[in-house]
Amino acid sequence: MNIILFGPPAAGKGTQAKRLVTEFGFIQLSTGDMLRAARSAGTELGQRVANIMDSGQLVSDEIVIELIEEQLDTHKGAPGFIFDGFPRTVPQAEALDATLKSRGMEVDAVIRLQVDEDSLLDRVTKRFEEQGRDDDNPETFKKRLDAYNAQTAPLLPIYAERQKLAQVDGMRSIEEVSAEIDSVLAKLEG
Ligand code: B4P
Repeated sequence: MNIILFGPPAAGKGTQAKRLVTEFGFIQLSTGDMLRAARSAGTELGQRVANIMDSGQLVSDEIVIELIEEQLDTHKGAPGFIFDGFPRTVPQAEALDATLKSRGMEVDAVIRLQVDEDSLLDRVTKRFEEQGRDDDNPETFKKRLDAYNAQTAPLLPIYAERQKLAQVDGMRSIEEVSAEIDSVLAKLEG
């Protein structure tokens, strides 16, 4: 199964993706984690994306599509992928469809974590205090939210039209959100 975890910044996509890896053996493909790893390693790519990420904008479609394709090649034959933070634009979604199709796969479901803006801000503020992630300060967070609303949210009606969209209340505890995601996955398997 190939699942997209969808939602605004700090909705809990990464939190849930990591759990699904541990419990079900999915391969997690997080473009955010890949970009942060490139930055920490000081690669040429990392240096190119650092300012964009710190400003709260999206890095270019070409960069993230290439990262995803590399990972799909690395994990050929994996039983399923969790796409975490990808796709974030219409061209990324189209590229994902095409690259999965060329490998005999498709998107099976898009799980949308719904969290209101006040709660998102509370979460990033807490993480900023605890971990100091550069793009979690309230000013940059507002820009990340604007980017989500302008460039990522338009994917929702597209996946809804394709009957791939499952809505999950992301405002509850991590355990309760996990349980709701598990019941979505169980229905898909059933
Ligand atoms: P990401 O790394 O994807 O950042 P995110 O949206 O903040 O993460 P997520 O939703 O996974 O939140 P998390 O579980 O960590 O992107 C960062 C940047 O990279 C982007 O701004 C962009 O510049 C670039 N980028 C990444 N992908 C891209 C793409 N495809 N195209 C272009 N650019 C791209 O949870 C957040 C916090 O909430 C955590 O502290 C967690 O503990 C807490 N939390 C989670 N669930 C909770 C719950 N139920 N209750 C309470 N707290 C909870």
